[in-house]
Amino acid sequence: MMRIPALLCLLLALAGCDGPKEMHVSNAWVRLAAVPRGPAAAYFTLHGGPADATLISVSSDVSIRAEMHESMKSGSMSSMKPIEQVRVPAGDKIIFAPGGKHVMLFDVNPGIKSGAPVPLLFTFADGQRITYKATAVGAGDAAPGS
Ligand SMILES: [Cu+2]
Repeated sequence: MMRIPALLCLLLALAGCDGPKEMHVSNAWVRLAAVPRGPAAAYFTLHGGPADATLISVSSDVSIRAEMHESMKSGSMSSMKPIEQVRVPAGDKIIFAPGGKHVMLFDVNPGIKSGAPVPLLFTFADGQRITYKATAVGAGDAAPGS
């Protein structure tokens, strides 16, 4: 009779009912610059894990320098300012998207063309690191999922 609960647990685990998921990244893409040597911009969705976290940097080994930015509109003018860190509450979703938060990648390797993988490294205040491969999108190409 002891076997039935164990089997139930296994079935629940297989169905994905195994508690909070680890923090992870999805839908990452990089808009390549329209002009040579211009900056590229990285976009992605960051899914919070079982505990709150603080994102302190996103970088790529195909770019020399990377900065987190936030775009804002005042009237018809749009501007952006660097952001030092982003809170990722447990179980929450933080979206970096055109017109909002983004990561600016400076001096991207010119060999990176549309469709190429762009490795991103996400670093958190507690030392946690996540790596994720974004996909490069040409300057004139449609954004993924649009
Ligand atoms: Cu920017």
